[in-house]
Amino acid sequence: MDKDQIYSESMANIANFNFDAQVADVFTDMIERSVPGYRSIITMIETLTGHYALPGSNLYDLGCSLGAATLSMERGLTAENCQIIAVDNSPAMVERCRKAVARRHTCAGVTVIEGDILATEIADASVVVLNFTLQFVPPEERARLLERICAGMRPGGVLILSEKVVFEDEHLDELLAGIHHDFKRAHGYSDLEISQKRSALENVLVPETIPTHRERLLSAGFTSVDVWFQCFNFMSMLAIK
Ligand code: GEK
Repeated sequence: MDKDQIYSESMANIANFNFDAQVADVFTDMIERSVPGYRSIITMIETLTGHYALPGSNLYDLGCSLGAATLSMERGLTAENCQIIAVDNSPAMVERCRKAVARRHTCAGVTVIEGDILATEIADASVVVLNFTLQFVPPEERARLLERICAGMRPGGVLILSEKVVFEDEHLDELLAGIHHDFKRAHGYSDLEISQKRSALENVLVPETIPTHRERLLSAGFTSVDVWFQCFNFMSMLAIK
């Protein structure tokens, strides 16, 4: 796995973060050293897929990057005649994801689409994954996307929504953001890398509070919504239709 050193040298101008080839090449290392609990969530997506996938339905991985969640869904799938549809709008990610899927000979039912999740049709779905993707969608587009996802799901289906979050309590918010930085330092990122990456993500990754997510999911039509995983300021929710 290639090591993420993108922000290791001092930069005069820090461009907005973007999922280009340079990021795609080191993405697995970057996300594992940046997102506490990422590996656990990926592993649990396998278990959740086994539990919720319904025969003959579609499963979606929206913002699939290199396909870690897609492959986890495929491993957990026991229901018959399902299709897994993985979507990302970064050509560099899609190219690498297609190769990863092709390396697994059992992945007959996986289609990787280069496209915008805001324009992707969601139909007859039993499992939908938004694993750290909604945070990159402009906030004003989020409600409409979640409504479309819910409308395209079968009753009893599940949306797995993982996000970086902020907290209304300022003290707690600062505390958990600081602990997240400690996590990154402990995984080999320098203070310079952490601060330059933070600037690149400003206005690109827009986190919200857990109550904001919960209320929007309920308004979108999901009936049962709660957090099933949390580590510091990163969490994953289940929203059941
Ligand atoms: C994982 N889920 O490894 N349409 C399509 N793709 C998008 C859009 C959009 N509108 N906006 C962002 N993306 C993955 C990790 S990464 C999370 C997801 C992170 C894509 C973007 O190109 C990138 O690949 C992904 O969403 C977000 O489980 O980097 O923190």
